Amino acid sequence: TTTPVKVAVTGAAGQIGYSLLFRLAAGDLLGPDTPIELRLLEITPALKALEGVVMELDDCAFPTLAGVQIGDDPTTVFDGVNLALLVGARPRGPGMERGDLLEANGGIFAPQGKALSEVAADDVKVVVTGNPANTNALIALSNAGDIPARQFSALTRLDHNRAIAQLAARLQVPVTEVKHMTIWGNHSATQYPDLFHAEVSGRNAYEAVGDHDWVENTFIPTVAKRGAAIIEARGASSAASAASATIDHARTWLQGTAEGDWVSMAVPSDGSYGVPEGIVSSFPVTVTDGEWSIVQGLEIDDFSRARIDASVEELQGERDAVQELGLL
Ligand code: NAX
Repeated sequence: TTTPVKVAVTGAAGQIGYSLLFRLAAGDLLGPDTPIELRLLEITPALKALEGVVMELDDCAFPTLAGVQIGDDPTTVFDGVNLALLVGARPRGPGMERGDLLEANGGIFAPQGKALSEVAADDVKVVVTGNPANTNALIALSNAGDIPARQFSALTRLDHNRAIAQLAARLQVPVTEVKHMTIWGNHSATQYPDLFHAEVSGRNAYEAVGDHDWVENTFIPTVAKRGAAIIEARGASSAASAASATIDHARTWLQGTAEGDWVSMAVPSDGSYGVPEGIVSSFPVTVTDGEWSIVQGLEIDDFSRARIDASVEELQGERDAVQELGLL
């Protein structure tokens, strides 16, 4: 028998959790032959709702679900985990300034980073979905003692998938024809979805579109503001798609990128493409043997440069704010 992989999910009683847990338990991350043990973290008032979700997980009788533990103490829930999906975060409430939001999330991600360093498996991989995702990942890794920074990343795969879907729809091709998509920068409205390096059926995507106005004034804002459009239509923020992207991100990190393709992941910058160290920014990455590397050598023209710089500047502003709050 295979030892179960221990996967922690925070914010497990939330909207994304309600989709994510069932996909994980069904084997969508690890496949049909690897049992999974779920470790679910919530705040105390949400534990009762989480018990209800666990009742539903039981009722699915998933063959790959080896066990479920729930709790409100990260040092208990994260014990021995191989993968931590940090979804739970503090949303911006009415009248909350950006500084208040960053501070509230620092109160979540600093102790979670510390708890992971104390009790998680040495090779734990940490994925931050909860917003502001890039900076929450920076806070977690800065408080995670001896866990190497490269074991932390933040989710821009939903933006990546949205960009693939928009491009495929425009060119009326299946999404599987799109390769080398890249989201640069922050998971926010400043993110830069890049068509200059993307390919459609082996052809440069920007050239295949052949319409700069569409790229600049339709494609980029549609991808960047898709979250708001979902809220407007659905009356709630993206949940199933965010869960699906979280699984895509983790699966790629564990199992590697497809031959001849790359994905977007927000990772601690090593200075590549002039993105300064000390922030978590989205790049094109390949993954081999569980280790990501930033794709090197892409040519960045002035149009792309300006957009990458703007998003990176926003990330540096977030970094400065959390540094002033003593969270790093
Ligand atoms: P919900 O508000 O439905 O659920 C969040 C859950 O987190 C709640 O149940 C809450 O009790 C829990 N929580 C709060 N503090 C916690 C703590 N300290 N420990 C454990 N659990 C805690 O939000 P949901 O729609 O599930 O979204 C979760 C997060 O994902 C939000 O921050 C959201 O902004 C972010 N998103 C990120 C996306 C991305 O692409 N990176 C896209 C989707 C989503 O907007």
